[in-house]
Amino acid sequence: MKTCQILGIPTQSGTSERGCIMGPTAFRIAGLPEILQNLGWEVTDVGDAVPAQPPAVSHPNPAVRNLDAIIAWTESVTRRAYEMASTCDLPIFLGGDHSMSAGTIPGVACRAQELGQPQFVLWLDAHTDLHTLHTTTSGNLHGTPVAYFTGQPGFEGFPVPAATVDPRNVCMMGIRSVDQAEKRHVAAIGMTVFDMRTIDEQGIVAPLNSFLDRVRHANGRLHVSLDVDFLDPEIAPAVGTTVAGGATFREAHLIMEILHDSGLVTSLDLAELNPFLDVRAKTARLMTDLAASLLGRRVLEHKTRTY
Ligand code: HAR
Ligand code: MN
Ligand code: MN
Ligand code: MN
Repeated sequence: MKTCQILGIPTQSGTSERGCIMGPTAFRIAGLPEILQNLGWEVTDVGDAVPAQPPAVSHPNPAVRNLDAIIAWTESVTRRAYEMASTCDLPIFLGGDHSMSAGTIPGVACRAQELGQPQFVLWLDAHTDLHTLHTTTSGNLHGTPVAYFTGQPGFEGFPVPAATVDPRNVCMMGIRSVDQAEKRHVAAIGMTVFDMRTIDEQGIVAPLNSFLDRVRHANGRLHVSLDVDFLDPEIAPAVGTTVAGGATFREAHLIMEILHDSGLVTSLDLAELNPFLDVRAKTARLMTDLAASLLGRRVLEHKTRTY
């Protein structure tokens, strides 16, 4: 039986909106572990991560918020993610704000390095999260993990990432809110960005398949990072940074279904769920259903089409 471990990462230090601390609990109440078990996975809930000892740090950019706490989470989450990637087929990380990915991705990438396989990342988000400590103006460090795990400079005080991901192995979808400094950075480091306009024009299938082809041909490992705000706020209101015009219910499920059929996904973040902002748990349930689609739930049990 395929094994999956679930780790809660109850951090909200990366955002100024409180409530993400309740994210892991909401996923558990929505029944995520049981739903995955019923899909035939051997599921172990390994509990919640605990931050390391926060260091005494300061930064010349006065906007930066909660730097000590984010460093402490990054340290401990990296270690937990590496252990999980080394002992199960599919680690799932329940956020927590998106600063969690400064730990989860270096941790799983460290395992990929050990296996001699390149690490790829599919980043599903309204935002590129590509600020550094120097360029952020909001000071909310959930806007920075991509710069950190791709090894960009500008993270004084942080641990050197356990392993970095080549920015050319990062693909983003759903992007529709990018700050000036991030725009310059995107162009400079060579990530693939399928913004919302691309999805409107081409749909999700061709862009996604072109990326999955690259992962397959490189024999890579694939981490998927799903931010709630990738989804349209009408269907997923439980996030502090809603941006209009997000992915639809069907687009999101189709991505998950294609990812499942690819057999390439080796780890997953479910990020930014803020249950305090939810409407009768509909976002928690939708995110849980999307995870189920990624882990093999289908409308009909038999394969209904051939590829
Ligand atoms: N770019 C903006 C900032 O840095 C918004 C970042 C919001 N990030 C997230 N995660 N919600 O994607 O403040
Ligand atoms: Mn994000
Ligand atoms: Mn976002
Ligand atoms: Mn091919």
